[in-house]
Amino acid sequence: MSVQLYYHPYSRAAGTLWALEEVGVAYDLIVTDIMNGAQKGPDLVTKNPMGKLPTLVDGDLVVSEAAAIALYLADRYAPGRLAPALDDPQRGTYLRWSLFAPSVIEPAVMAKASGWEVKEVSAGWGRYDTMIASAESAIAGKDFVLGGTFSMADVVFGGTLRFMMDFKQIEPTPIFTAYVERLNARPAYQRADARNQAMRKQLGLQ
Ligand SMILES: N[C@@H](CCC(=O)N[C@@H](CS)C(=O)NCC(=O)O)C(=O)O
Repeated sequence: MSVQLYYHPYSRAAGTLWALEEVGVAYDLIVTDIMNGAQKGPDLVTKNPMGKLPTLVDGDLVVSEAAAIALYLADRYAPGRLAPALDDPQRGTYLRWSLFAPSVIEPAVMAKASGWEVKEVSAGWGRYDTMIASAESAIAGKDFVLGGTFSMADVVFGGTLRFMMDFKQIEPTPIFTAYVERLNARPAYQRADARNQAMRKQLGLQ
């Protein structure tokens, strides 16, 4: 039985498509019209009470949260290839930057865009400029988060940077730009991008 992804091409689920293409597992998309509130209908809300995309169903298992879904897929379907083994010290770096994306990059960008006044010492995302410098340090002088080896951490961390740059929420520094270009060259990314674009056309969104 294939994995099912509650999906819309203008949502974080578009990035989950890249994760699915990288692992190479069979999947079906359940197109969910977030522009008309379909994500709050009973079908999805019984699985994910947040009523949000992406939500992945794998047999009896439900996984939500884009980063968790990508890390799950790598552990379950591509261990040792896209996820370092549990006893590999590189796993620390892998988890560090995978979690940095939703817990530091996303809220720091949102705080800046919304003008939130928060105490740097209490806010887990610190300051925007510290976040940018830290994110650059993760990939400076390297091809990927783990050095020369691509991993699911790049889908999560790099996918977040790409999204933020596309929406002009993060400045495209030379380090970020070169990194995202490397990621965009991956055949799995290109397959996912083509499918996302085809879905946008099919849904009359482009
Ligand atoms: N924390 C979630 C955020 C998911 C999220 O906010 N998804 C948006 C689309 S990108 C959504 O479903 N919005 C519709 C809604 O909230 O009703 C994750 O990282 O996956």
